[in-house]
Amino acid sequence: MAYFENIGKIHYEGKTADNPFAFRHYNPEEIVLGKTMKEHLRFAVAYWHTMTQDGSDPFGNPTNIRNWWGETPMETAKNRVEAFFEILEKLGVEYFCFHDIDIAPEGDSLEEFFANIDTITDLIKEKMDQTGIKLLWNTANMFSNPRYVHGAASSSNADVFAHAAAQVKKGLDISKKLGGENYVFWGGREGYESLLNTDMKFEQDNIARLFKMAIAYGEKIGHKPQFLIEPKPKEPSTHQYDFDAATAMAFIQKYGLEGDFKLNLEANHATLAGHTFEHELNVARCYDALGSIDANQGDPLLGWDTDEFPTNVFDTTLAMYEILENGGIAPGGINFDSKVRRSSFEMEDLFLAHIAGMDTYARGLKAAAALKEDRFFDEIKEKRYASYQTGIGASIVAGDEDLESLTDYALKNEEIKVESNHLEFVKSRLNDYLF
Ligand code: XLS
Ligand code: NI
Ligand code: NI
Repeated sequence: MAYFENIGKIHYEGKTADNPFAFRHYNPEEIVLGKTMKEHLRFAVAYWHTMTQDGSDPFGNPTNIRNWWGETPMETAKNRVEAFFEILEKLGVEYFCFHDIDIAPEGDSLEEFFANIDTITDLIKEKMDQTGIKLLWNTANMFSNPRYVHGAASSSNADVFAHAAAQVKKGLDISKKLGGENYVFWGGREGYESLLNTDMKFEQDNIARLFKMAIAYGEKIGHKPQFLIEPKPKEPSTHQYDFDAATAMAFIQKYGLEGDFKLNLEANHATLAGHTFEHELNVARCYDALGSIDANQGDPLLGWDTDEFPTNVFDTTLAMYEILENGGIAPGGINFDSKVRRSSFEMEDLFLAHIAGMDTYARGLKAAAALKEDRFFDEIKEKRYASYQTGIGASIVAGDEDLESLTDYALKNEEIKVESNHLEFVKSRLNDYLF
């Protein structure tokens, strides 16, 4: 059965196409800088936003009526698998991501939950084998159920820690079963509300304990996905421990997790942290820890994680530039952690939204490739730091100077000439690459 009878395979039809169900910029086989666009972009669809999110918000009821809703939670879960793979195939997206509770109902016990997961992952595996579609990452939802009210690994209750550990074990088992390339930890409730009752160091030690157990279990079962921490500064916790890329890196280094962990960075989380997305990607690159990205965008006028589909070409260009500089994003990918607006409630909006996001990233890729080919940023930066190429600068970088020798130099150096950035000029020239 087809859930989207009126929608066929989405093809690239070029810039001037007015078929809304066509790509105008994403041309999967087109070569950009020696690789196909498909290889560069490694798009993934997120199960939660596409299959389970119903358009409800704190002020209103669901608006997304879906034809895969069944009589029982398990029937719905099975229908979702069918509908999901229909979407992936028609979009030509080769990867997907999910939380355990997105795919299977929790039931009345952990045992029932695990049995449901087994049944559904059998169906998913069948679909994967038929289509060649792959699992970019999965994760355990350790934040929705009321038991996680005080956190998961950071909970004050050890039974909750144990329950979280069981979910992570199952998550790794299904990652192995489905050949997951990465495994994500987003610490939804790993943070605190008030320091008045919180032992912050103990809670972070416990999070690291769970991560080390995950590494050890992966080794034991012979399945080592790239582990990823997804930083976010707040929401739902007031203070989340993985605030941003730099904070997550401090955690990774403090607990010696560098060999196994990288970062999954989300655009809207960057803006919530008061950073641009490219800042977060650049920080990760400084540590050789850019693992994967959650593509979306926030509304700068709203202070929460609105998870909109990315449509801002300026942002995707700078993000794709970081990814090109990183030598690509594999084994990570570009996961649309994005949801259709509450007012975009028709089934076909799921396609229109992904097409918009994919085209926006394709435009970003093409613009970033042109910037790279023209050595646009390289030239600006080479010029800006030129004083370190020769003379005293080269000698500082080589480690041949100290405070005394530099004082001698400064005393003799009467006139320092500092140059302008001409930043407005740079920004205006950058605009030439965008459209
Ligand atoms: C929530 C996060 C979440 C993670 C996966 O803000 O973005 O969706 O990506 O748990
Ligand atoms: Ni995310
Ligand atoms: Ni998010």
